[in-house]
Order: sequence, then C-alpha cells, then structure tokens
Amino acid sequence: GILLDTTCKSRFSFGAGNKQILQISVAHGPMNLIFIPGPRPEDVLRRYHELTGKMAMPPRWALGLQQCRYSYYPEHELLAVAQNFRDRNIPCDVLYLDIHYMDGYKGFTVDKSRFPDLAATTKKLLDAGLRVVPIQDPGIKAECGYLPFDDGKKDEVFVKYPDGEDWIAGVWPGDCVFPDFTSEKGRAWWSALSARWVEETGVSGLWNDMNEPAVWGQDVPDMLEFNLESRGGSHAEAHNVYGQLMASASRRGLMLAKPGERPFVLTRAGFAGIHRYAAVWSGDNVANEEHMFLGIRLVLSMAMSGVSFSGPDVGGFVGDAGKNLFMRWVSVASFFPIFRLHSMIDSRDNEPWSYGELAEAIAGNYIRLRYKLLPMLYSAMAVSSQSGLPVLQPFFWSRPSLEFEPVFQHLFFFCQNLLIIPSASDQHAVWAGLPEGNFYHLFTGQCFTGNQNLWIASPVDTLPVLVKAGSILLTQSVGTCTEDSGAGGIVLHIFYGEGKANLTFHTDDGISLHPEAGDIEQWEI
Ligand code: MIG
Repeated sequence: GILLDTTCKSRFSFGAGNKQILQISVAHGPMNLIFIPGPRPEDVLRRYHELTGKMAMPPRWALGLQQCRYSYYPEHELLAVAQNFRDRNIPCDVLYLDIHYMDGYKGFTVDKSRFPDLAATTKKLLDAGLRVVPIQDPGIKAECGYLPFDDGKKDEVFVKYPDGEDWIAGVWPGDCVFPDFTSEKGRAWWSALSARWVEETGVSGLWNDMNEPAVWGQDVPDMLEFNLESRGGSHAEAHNVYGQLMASASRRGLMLAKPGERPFVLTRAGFAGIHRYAAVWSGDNVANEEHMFLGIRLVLSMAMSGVSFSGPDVGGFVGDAGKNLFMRWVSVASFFPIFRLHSMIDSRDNEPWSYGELAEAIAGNYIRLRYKLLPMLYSAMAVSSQSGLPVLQPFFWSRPSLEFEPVFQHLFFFCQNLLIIPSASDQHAVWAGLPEGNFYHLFTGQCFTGNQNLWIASPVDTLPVLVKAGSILLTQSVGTCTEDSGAGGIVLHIFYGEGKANLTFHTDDGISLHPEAGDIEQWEI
C-alpha cells in the first residue's frame, strides 16, 4: 500500500502514457510517501488504520434502509413516504430531507410553509421507527440579518482572500461565504450551530453535501487563505480536507446535541481517514447498467481505502432505471453497508414501490433479507471498527488460482462468507469465478465446486449469492425497522463443509457511544 501524506493538490497517473509507470506528483508542498508492507491486502489495511485511526461504530439504525429524494416536501409528502413503507411492510430506518426543507436554501433554517413544525414531524416519524437526516451545505448566505452570517462575520470564521475580503461564491441560496473548517474556531462555530439546530428540530443525523467545496461557475481560487490549524496556507492545501473537516464538525455538533449517542454523518467529500467521522456516498450517478457496476467498483475501492461504510445512490440519481435494472440494483445494494435509495429533482421516483408490483415484491424481498442478515453486518462493522478489516472484500482477496477476468472485479464477499455475484439486469446467467472450496446457493441450496469459472443463473428476481461451505450465517426476524427487528433471538445457520468455521458475533445496544462493558457481547464462534 502507498499513502501519500499530503493534503496539497496531487496527481496520480496509473499507467497513463506509459503502462510501466505509476506517477504521483504534488504541486506545492512536501511529498511524504508512506509505503505500507503486506503481504496480504488485509495486512496493508490493518497497518493503514494504525496511521489514520479506525472507523467509529455507527448507530445500528444507520445500517437499515435509507430513503432519499431531491426533495420530499411538504410535510405530508414525507409522511406519506413513511406510511407507504409501513403499509407495504417494507422495513426502513431513515428518511432524508434534501434542500427544499430550508427557507430559501439557507442553512439552519426551515421553510415553515412546507414544514410548519419540523420538531413535531421528526418526533412522529421517530415514534414510527424512522429517523430524519437533513442535508447541510457549507455555503452560508451572505445576507445581513441572517443569523449564521452575522454571527460568523463577528467571529471571523469565513474564508478570505489575501486582502482580507470574504470569498463569495454562488450556491443554492445565492451569494455565499464559507466557513473555514481548517480552523478549530470555524469547526467549533459550525458544531455549536449544528447542535442547536439538531436540538430544535429533532433530526437524527446530518448529510453533508457540496463540501468539496463545490460552487457555481467557478473553480475555487487557489489563493484563498485558510487557517490550516494555525499554520496558515492556501486553498491548494486546504481543498482536499475541507469536506472531511466539515464532516468532523457536523459530527461534533451531533455529539453536543446528543451526548453519549453515536452520531451519523453522511458526506460526499472526504480524505484519508474520513471513516473516523462519516459514511460516504459516491455522489450523483445515472440510472443505467454501467453506473450500477461503477457503483460496485467504487464501493469496493472505498473498502480497500479504509472506508467500509459507503454506498452509491441506489436506483440511479439521474434518469429512469426501468423495472429490471431497479430490481437488480436494489438486490445488489442490499449488501452494501450504506443502503440508500435516492433520485434527482424532476426525475422519476425511486421508492421500492415506484416500479410496479413485481419490482416492489423483489425489492421488498432483498430489503427484508438485509434486515434478516443484520446481525452479520453489525458484527462485521464492529470488526471493521476494531481492526480495519473491510465489511466488503473484493473477490481477488480470496487469491483464486484462476485466471482473473475483468468481470470478476464486481464480485465481492459480504461479511466474509457470502459471495455476491452481480449480474446485469438483462442477463439470465452470469460468468463468475469461484475460489477454492465448495459453495451453496443461498436461495436454491444448489452446491457448487470451487476453483472454477462457470455460468450461474441470474434471473432478474434472483441475484446469485453463494455461501461458503463450512461457514455460519446469523439471521434474525424482520420488523419494520432495525429497532424492532430481532425479536426471538438469533438463528445460526451452519453450512456443512470441511474445516473450521470462524465468525465474530458482536452486539450491543446499537446507539451508545461507549456502551457499558456488560452491554456488549462479542464472541468468536
Ligand atoms: O447541485 O441537494 O450529490 O445527492 O440531491 C446538486 C441536491 C446538489 C448534489 C448531491 C445530491 C443532492 C443534490 N446536490
């Protein structure tokens, strides 16, 4: 492994121009390259985590289904989505609010004509087992009389040009100024504002967008001045960590508002170590087959970079996936640590029931399977937060002696023992490689001999999921959300095979930042 330890503008070329050469360059500033020995990828990751720190264990509810849209409003629309989940018996834990909940897109406000009493709404949803997570953009509208602007001006937390003028750029609310998250003062200011607002509205997490930072119609000027932990420096050095430090400030805001609870932040931008603060989604994608596969590669690449907790916009942000692709996408994504459906304004709905009865039935099955397997996922997240071992592991980690074919890059292991074989939605069979050992088809029970390449049937309603022979799966009963799932205990499924099965089981109250030792159970099975 290689870690380039700089936040300065950097370039990576993986064989572009000359296939023999991997080229890494840094425009200005130091070039610290850290080489991390293996030999196995998991050894590299373990050592990498000694440098960056480990993932914070998320609240259990964040592992449930998350439903988003740009945007659910007014209030009755949001409540209708919630009601639909419950009426249709599809479990769900999180509903997102995109930018239309705000008054004129201004951060830390609520449009009262759309959400007359947001605190009452979030309370009502929480009682039904649904958490609300609103979007937060870093741009603060430059408007006198708007409290965050006046307050931030007074505290001098906004990013400036070298001549002392505020940097102003256009985003949703119009002309905005931007907090300097590279200063402790800027972060503390943001955390305090966030905490107050979280308390007032009763939201459960925070969704950080546009935090690259991204603005309309301009590249952020490199000359802008940043605090950079009192060292001082320019945007060329601050850019790559801006989003990460915003996420850390939002996280702290949640911790101030809910002391003792695990915070949940979802971010678009991050840097090495983002896993300490937030989950990451992969940004705007398109509702097509190619982007479903791209999303798989992204999630696996993130996993190999220490970010276990990630996922793409399921169903595709832009455009219409069509029934078959939607079903397939939900099936595959039910195995991603972040499982979040989203779609763009003026684009078609991406709720599990939006593509007709058949799609609803299939999507519902995979969503319920996700909740059924939650003890596996929760345990794998705990292991990941303790050792850095990712929850998803690419197929090549299993070191197959087979010749590696490009399509195999989409195969992955979920929680070590389940081999997920993504197939295009219009393909009734998929070409796959199996590592050593035997495998059982999770849905048909068919046994496959490993160490071979083969075609596996993949009708649109059945994603091929194989279980390693000689392994254990844990399942639980499924309720309406993570909180009411698991009544009746945990069932161990033993898949007969040779050798010894190993599994770490972890459970706790699912929410406390520091659960009492007596409330944690972790055993090696
Ligand atoms: O200009 O808030 O990636 O998820 O729905 C787009 C609106 C701004 C980009 C995010 C997307 C979100 C959208 N945002």
